[in-house]
Amino acid sequence: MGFFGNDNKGFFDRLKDGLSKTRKFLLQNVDEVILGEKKISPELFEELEEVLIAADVGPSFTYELIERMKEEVKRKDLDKADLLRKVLRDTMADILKRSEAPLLIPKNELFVIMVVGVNGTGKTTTIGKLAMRFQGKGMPVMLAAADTFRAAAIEQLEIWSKRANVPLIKQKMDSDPSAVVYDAVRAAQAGKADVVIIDTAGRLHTKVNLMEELKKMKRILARELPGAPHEVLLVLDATTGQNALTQAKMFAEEIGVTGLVLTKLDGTSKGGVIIRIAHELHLPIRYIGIGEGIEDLRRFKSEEFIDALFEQNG
Ligand SMILES: Nc1nc2c(ncn2[C@@H]2O[C@H](COP(=O)(O)OP(=O)(O)OP(=O)(O)O)[C@@H](O)[C@H]2O)c(=O)[nH]1
Ligand SMILES: [Mg+2]
Repeated sequence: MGFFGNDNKGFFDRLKDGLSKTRKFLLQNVDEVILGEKKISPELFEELEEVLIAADVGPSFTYELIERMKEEVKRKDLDKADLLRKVLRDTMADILKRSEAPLLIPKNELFVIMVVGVNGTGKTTTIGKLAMRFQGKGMPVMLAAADTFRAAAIEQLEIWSKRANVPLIKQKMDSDPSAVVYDAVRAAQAGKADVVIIDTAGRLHTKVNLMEELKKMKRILARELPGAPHEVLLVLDATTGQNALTQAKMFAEEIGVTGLVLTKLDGTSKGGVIIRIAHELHLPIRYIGIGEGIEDLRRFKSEEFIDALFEQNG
């Protein structure tokens, strides 16, 4: 498939591969608890609760999961512990379904996406992949280099804009990011694009500055285009586990977040954190990243995610 990379291996298989470490970490212990000639008992549920909490999915998700599993066991009058695997799978899928809400972009209207997150989580790469994707669907996209903290950040985004063949709004390094945002909105209003994706810095001299700067960008956007930004997309690196949760809470409180992207699920056993974050923050997971290739960023689909996790055929 040329530029779009080698698609011999479908996304589902790559997702399965990508989740292999998470699967091992999450399900191996679960299987130890439930498989074998065991009967379902309160003790068994206690053990299950312990291994789930240890697997990063978090106490509130675990609690809801266990309670619902108990109800299901009662309702169906189940007896053998190995039947719990299917109950676990279905209940997890059902809870995770709440976190599935694709980013819907209206046609022929300006739509501004501000991409935020701490340094190195994959913001710029995600923006590049989204630009390719939107461009491929015939949506007029523009990128805005509002990470002016490093010269390399602007260059990195420029490379993506060329690959995707979409316009880029930029200024010199160290210029005011809000000025870049202003320019981008003006250019879009002048008809240069319908979808504006804004890259922001993940690190400044201090964290306080970063939050203040992001707030200022949001204010400028809202002033220039009522309703903007339409999406504040927080990019989280799944390999950072519980830190990703802390970051999500901070960004949600400080600037408001409307959707999540979880990257690097391919390199971690901590993918369970995705479940915890979505459950505790009630935020939709828009996309997940399972590699560095363009085709490795996909819409989050709870059933697909759970099937890949449990190694069922999609
Ligand atoms: N394995 C893997 N690597 C990824 C994924 N997404 C991004 N990366 C890599 O993560 C690294 C950091 O990505 P960037 O896009 O530069 O991160 P950033 O958030 O823009 O970083 P700053 O601009 O420094 O704040 C790059 O090497 C990417 O190729 C993913 O889903 N899987
Ligand atoms: Mg970047």
